[in-house]
Amino acid sequence: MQTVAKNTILSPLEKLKPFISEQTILVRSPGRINLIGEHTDYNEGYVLPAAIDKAAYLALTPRADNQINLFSIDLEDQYSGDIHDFERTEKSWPNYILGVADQFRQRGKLTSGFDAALTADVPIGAGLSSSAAVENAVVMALDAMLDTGYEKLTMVKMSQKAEHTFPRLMCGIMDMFASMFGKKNNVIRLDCRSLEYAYEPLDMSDFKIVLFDSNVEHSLGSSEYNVRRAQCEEGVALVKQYYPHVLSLRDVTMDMLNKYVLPVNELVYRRCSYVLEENARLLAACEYLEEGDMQAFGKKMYESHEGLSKKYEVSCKELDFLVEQVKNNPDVLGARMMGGGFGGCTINLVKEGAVESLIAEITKAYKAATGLDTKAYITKIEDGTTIL
Ligand code: GAF
Repeated sequence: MQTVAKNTILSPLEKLKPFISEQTILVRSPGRINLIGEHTDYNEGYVLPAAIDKAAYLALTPRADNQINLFSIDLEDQYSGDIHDFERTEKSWPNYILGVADQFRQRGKLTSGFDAALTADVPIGAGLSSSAAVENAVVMALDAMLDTGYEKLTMVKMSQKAEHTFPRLMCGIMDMFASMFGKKNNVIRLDCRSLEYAYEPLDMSDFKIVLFDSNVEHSLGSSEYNVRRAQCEEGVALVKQYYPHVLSLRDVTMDMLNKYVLPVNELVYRRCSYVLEENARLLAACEYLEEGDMQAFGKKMYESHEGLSKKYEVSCKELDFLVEQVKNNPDVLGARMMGGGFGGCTINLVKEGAVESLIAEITKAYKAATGLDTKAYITKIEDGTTIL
């Protein structure tokens, strides 16, 4: 494996330089934020994400033989296999690349090997979807290398399937969609049932999006994620006995939950009612966004956090602390945990001019309360996955 001198701060593209030749396909694929609409995607609800200025970068070079060589520059690790018999690995990181390669293999398109070097400035495990960023980088690079000409939406679905089969997180479609379809200075209002979407320009002249990284990643994250998904499906099954047309929580009303789920399973009821409320919150928040009422929008974010913490129970004490700290601060319009939960970042809408002092204040308070360092990211909204 080629190495890069230690202790030098290099940009992602500088890090990739030793792996680039004339045939190399270079891809930038961003992480994502989500303003509101959490754990709604796999329930065929709505989400409001955007691609960000932190990304995964992949240099993929075709080979004449059937060999696959993967290099993680950041982890200083490598993997080698053959296109015909590679499998899911015990090690985590190669799965995000191999899972996507497997999607091409299943379609009979993986006809030759490749070398792929990966680096990222999107932090891993911070809830910014570094995994979808990597998967989209790979799907776009392999699509170019194998000349498959897949539509962006097909590639998004391949990335999602890859995540289900190799890393084995039964994720929804939001992360891959946002990373692929991102548009500079716009959020994406996505209907996860029809997959219809609209770009909403986000005027950030009066506020900034600040992420506070809790710096924790509780290990139950992915197992509990799959449990939440199963609980939602259980709620749907209970209602379906009486309403056969019901396919997902999208078709379920609060009335149905009260009648057919609450008497049978109170926990499942709580999970499902959170999802229905979160969808309603998102729709209301989108109206506020169109009216430019970011104060009202921010209130919905706080309500979303409350639901995620108390009803859906995917927050943790560190995330609750970060939200609680800003809740009564007039310079913070709204805040909530973001992504799957059990760690990662909170997302905050902070008035322009108050950003620096807020970061200083939260950094100090978080350290005093938890003994941990928080990292703050002032985030910009950027374009989605692109070949450079
Ligand atoms: C993770 C998943 F990957 C998404 O699909 C989504 O469900 C999110 O958690 C919660 O909204 O990021």
